[in-house]
Amino acid sequence: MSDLLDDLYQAVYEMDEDSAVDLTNEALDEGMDPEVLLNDALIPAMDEVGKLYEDGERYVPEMLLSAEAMKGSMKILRPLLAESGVEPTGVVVLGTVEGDLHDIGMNLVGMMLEGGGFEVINLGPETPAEKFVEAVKENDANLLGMSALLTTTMTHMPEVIEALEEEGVRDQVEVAIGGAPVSQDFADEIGADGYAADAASATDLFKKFAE
Ligand code: B1M
Repeated sequence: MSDLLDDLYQAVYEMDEDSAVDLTNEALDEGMDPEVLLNDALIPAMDEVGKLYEDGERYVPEMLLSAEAMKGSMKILRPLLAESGVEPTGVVVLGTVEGDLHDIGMNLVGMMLEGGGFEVINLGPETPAEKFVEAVKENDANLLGMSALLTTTMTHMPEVIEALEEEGVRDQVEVAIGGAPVSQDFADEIGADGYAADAASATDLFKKFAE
């Protein structure tokens, strides 16, 4: 790992948002690829933080500070990852389901989708089923992406699909799900149209849907 990548990893790991922001700017000034910063520093650092939490070596406030550091860096990367210059290939309503605060992965999916030429309506974390439906109707969306990071909140995903059915807009949208606890099997079980393991495959999946 280059020194800058290593330092950026450490900044997220050490919960230091100011350094994460400075190092991101420095790495970009040196011509480093935004995707490399994401995949080789930010994501591995958050993964490590998750492991420490799991082992009882870090607590929620510390996890949150690392997340803030990662978000500070992502704010700078966002326009670069979203640069595409092509006409929107589809309108995606995106959000993390009710009761779930985790929005880093979902935002990343949103950025990559924007980079892939989609218009993204990002509803943020803790989005109840009716908000998803409302946004689909208001924006005449043809795609919907849901994220859940908790085994206790993935259960809200089928509620969104039911609400789309009840409001008569299920046929209008292809629905994809993602997030660590969900899988293709779960997608099949709840009647979603697809599952994506990461932001890059989410973009590929939505492109396939939009064809
Ligand atoms: Co939370 N948390 N957390 N947390 N947190 C996890 C998820 C956990 C696995 C940690 C652990 O135990 N190892 C665990 C869940 C256990 C489980 O249910 N199986 C957990 C827990 C338990 C909790 C709390 C309950 C802790 C507590 O309060 N006791 C609590 C719940 C709060 C709530 O939501 N109601 C909680 C809180 C938090 C913070 C607020 C402190 C913070 C979130 C800050 C934020 O997002 N704004 C946080 C964090 C940071 C994490 C970890 C460390 C990192 C998550 C992350 O951002 N990863 C996480 C452990 C881990 O994952 N290693 C953990 C980086 C991100 C890029 O990856 O989100 O997986 P990810 O997204 C990927 C893919 O999953 C996929 O693409 C993304 C990019 O490649 N993807 C999609 C995601 N969404 C998609 C949607 C798609 C397609 C693909 O649509 C089509």
